[in-house]
Amino acid sequence: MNSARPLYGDIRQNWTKEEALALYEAPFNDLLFQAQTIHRRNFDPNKVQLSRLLSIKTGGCPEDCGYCSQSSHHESGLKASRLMEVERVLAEARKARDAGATRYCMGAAWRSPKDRDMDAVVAMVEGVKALGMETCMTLGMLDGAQAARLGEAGLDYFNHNIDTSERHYGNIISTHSFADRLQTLAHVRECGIKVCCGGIVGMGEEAGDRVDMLVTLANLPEHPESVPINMLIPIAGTPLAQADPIEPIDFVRTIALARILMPKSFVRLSAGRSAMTDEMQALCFFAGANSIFVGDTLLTAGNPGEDHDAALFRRLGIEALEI
Ligand code: SAM
Ligand code: DTB
Ligand code: SF4
Repeated sequence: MNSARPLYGDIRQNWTKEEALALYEAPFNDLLFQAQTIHRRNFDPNKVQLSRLLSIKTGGCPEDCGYCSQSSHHESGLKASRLMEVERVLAEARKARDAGATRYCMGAAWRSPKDRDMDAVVAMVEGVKALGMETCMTLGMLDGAQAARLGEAGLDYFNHNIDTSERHYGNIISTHSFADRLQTLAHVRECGIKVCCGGIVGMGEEAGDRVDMLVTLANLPEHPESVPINMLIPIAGTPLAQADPIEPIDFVRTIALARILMPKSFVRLSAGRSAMTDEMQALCFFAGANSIFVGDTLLTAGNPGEDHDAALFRRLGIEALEI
């Protein structure tokens, strides 16, 4: 082993790219051993948190994110819809709670929310909280006043991903910048809302970009409480439809590095599970992933159904984390 040996479980915000890259490139067994050691110092290794997603406003997004089915810049064939009614959102949330989800994540295909939408969004947060679930929203960029309003409503988490490295960002998205993403994250933190922030791998990035993305997250003033690692779901009609898939072992390395750099954060094995074998998912859990999205739909794309996940959990002796 080299000098990249981390202090087990210590929270650090001064990671260098060189240290993180050395971990990412370490012999696979060494990397996984370190990740699992840190994981079990901070979490029950056999418990996985379950989140459920709902698209509360689908498609027609003015942003040009190259991976996204919901961008109006691409011909993905997705039908755009208006903001869902509050009562419908609450009915869906109740079903998710009854199926075991503890966090309800509501996503809107917006560049940022319009002030006229805020009353409905706040009513959704209050209604879902009243069902006894944690709330998460992902609504695009927020200004300080919007973040404050969501904080006052009691929103638990805001999801806003940096998605890739600063270097690669402009190759994927041109309508907003990496700095814009960091600005929204700062507003969210200032308002006492917990941060859910991660990214996507398999977008033609280099290993160094994955490492840079995780170092950026680990060196934020506070680690995001939740770090979703998405594997690109290639969407026909988007610029990334033909991107080369990531090597499964490299995906597991990315999860392990996230766990080592952010020892107390929930690392979510997020989009892309339908294209993974059970064995790959098992390795991800061993590498420190301890959260997933459940249900057969993410926002617009598919996800393994509850029966499949229940069978996988049984085989692995994993149980759902209760809040
Ligand atoms: N408009 C909001 C925003 O951009 O923050 C919220 C919705 S957006 C769909 C949420 C996240 O989903 C993106 O940041 C990205 O990480 C992930 N995502 C979107 N499309 C994806 C795909 N095809 N494969 C994997 N992850 C994807
Ligand atoms: C995140 O990192 N992944 C989720 C959630 N945050 C909002 C979204 C995944 C979307 C996958 C593609 C789709 O369903 O359209
Ligand atoms: Fe819009 Fe979000 Fe999709 Fe980008 S990722 S196009 S901002 S919905």
